[in-house]
Amino acid sequence: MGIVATVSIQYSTEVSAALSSGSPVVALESTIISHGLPRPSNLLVAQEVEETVRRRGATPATIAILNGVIHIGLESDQLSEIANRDDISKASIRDLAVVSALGLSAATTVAATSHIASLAGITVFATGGLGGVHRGAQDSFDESADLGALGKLDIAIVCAGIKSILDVGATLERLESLSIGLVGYQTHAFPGFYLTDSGFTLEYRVESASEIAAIIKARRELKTDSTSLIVANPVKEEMDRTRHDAILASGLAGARAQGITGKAVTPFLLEHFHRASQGESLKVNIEIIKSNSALAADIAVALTK
Ligand code: PSU
Ligand code: MN
Repeated sequence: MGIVATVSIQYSTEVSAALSSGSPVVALESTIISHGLPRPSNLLVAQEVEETVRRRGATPATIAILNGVIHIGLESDQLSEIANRDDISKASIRDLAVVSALGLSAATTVAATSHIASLAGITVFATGGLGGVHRGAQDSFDESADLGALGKLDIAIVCAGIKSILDVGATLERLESLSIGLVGYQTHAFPGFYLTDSGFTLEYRVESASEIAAIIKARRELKTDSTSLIVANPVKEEMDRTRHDAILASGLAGARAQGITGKAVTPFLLEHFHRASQGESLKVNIEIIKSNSALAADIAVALTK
C-alpha cells in the first residue's frame, strides 16, 4: 500500500453559500496580509477589504492554507491567524502541494491564489500590485510566477499595475508574449502601484464595471479566456515621486548588499518602503487594495447581470 494523499479544501460559510446560489464572489490573496503589510494594520486592512466587497454586493473569498487545509474564504479567527501567526510562509503555485501534504501553513501569492480560485470556479480577483519582471532580471532571472499563472488561468484581476519596484517595460512585454489581456480603468496611463502613472501608455481604456463584464463575456465566446485579463486601476493619491525614487534606490541597494534573493525580495522591498517613508507608502498601499476590491466586487456583480 502506498501513501495516500488527500487534499483538504474548506469553504467558508459565506463563500459556500454564495457559490451554490451563483451569487458574485471575489477572490482575495493573503500574501499581502502576512508579508506585504505590517502588523497591526494588516488585519484591519484585510477586514476592511472584505467589508468593502460585501457592501458592494459580493462575497469575499480570502484564500490561504492553515495547517494543511486549503481555505477558500476565511472565518474571522482564521483571518487573524494569517495576520498574526509567525509560521505563515509565502506560497506560490509550486508550494501548494508541499504545504498541503505536510500540514503546513502559508499565505498564497497572486499566482497561487489564482490557481485555487480557478479550482473553485471563481474568476474575479483583487490584489494590490502584480508581480512581474524584476530590475536586473537579465542577470538574476527573477521573474514573478504571477506572470506564468496569469498566462494560463482564466482570471480577471484588478490591480494598480505591477509593483513599481519592478521593471515595468520588461513586464509589459512579457504580458504581451503571454497573451494576457490588459485594460486601464478610466485611464490610458499604465499605473505604477504607488504612482498613478508608470510612464507607459495603455492601448485600451474602459469606463465602467459593466464594460469590463462585457469584455469578460466576449473573452468566453471567443475562447480567449485561457489566459487572464488585467484591469489596471490607478490609485487616486500617489506617493511623492522624488521620495518614491530615492526610497526605491536605497531599497534595491540594500537588497543587493544583504544578498536578498528569491521570494524574499518583494517583502523586503515593501517593508523597506513602509519604514523609510514613515508610513506614506503604507497609506497608499491600503488605498490601492481597498479601491481594487471595490472595483472587483462591482465587476463580479456586473457579470451576474
Ligand atoms: N501586492 C501588494 N502587496 C504584496 C503583493 C501584491 O500590494 O505583498 C504580493 C502578491 O502576493 C504577489 C507577490 O503575488 O507580492 C509577488 O511576489 P514575487 O515578486 O516574489 O513573485
Ligand atoms: Mn521572484
